Amino acid sequence: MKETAYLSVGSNVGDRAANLRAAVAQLDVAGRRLALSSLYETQPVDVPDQPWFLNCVAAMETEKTPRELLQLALQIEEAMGRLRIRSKGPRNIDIDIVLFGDRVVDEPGLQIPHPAMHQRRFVLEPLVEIAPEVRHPELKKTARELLAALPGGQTVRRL
Ligand code: PH2
Ligand code: MG
Ligand code: MG
Repeated sequence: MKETAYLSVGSNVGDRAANLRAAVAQLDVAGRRLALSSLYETQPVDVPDQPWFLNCVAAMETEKTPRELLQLALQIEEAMGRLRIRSKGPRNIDIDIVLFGDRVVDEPGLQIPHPAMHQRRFVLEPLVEIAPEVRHPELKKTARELLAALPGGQTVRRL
């Protein structure tokens, strides 16, 4: 069955834009790319003392299962020499599944929707750019509504 998955891609080490482009290109193995947001320069959240990120969101139509898509994301990270100094710290590439149709998955290593997506401006701004009406299956709110409900304090600049 074809479903639409939204993936958040981020980088704050090395040539950030080139890293995002390389990851997005490799994600095309998953199926048809329906949309790709602009790149955004984003203030780091959770671990603030690290370089600013570039982030974007891609929409992929895929026949893969969520688990298979996760495997692909991890494989791409691996192939790009996934470099992680510490948890939520600097990394050359990070690919997270944020939404997968209206599925809710809660398994070891795989939670969909991404448990923090609704709190993260660096996910919601690019998501709203490409899919303002996509709905969070648990919170029952659209991406646009989630973004509007965010408190200030996370700077995000569209490039
Ligand atoms: N990823 C994190 C932690 N903090 N901050 C921004 N701005 N962008 C990210 O992609 C990001 C983050 C953990 O994956
Ligand atoms: Mg992440
Ligand atoms: Mg990740």
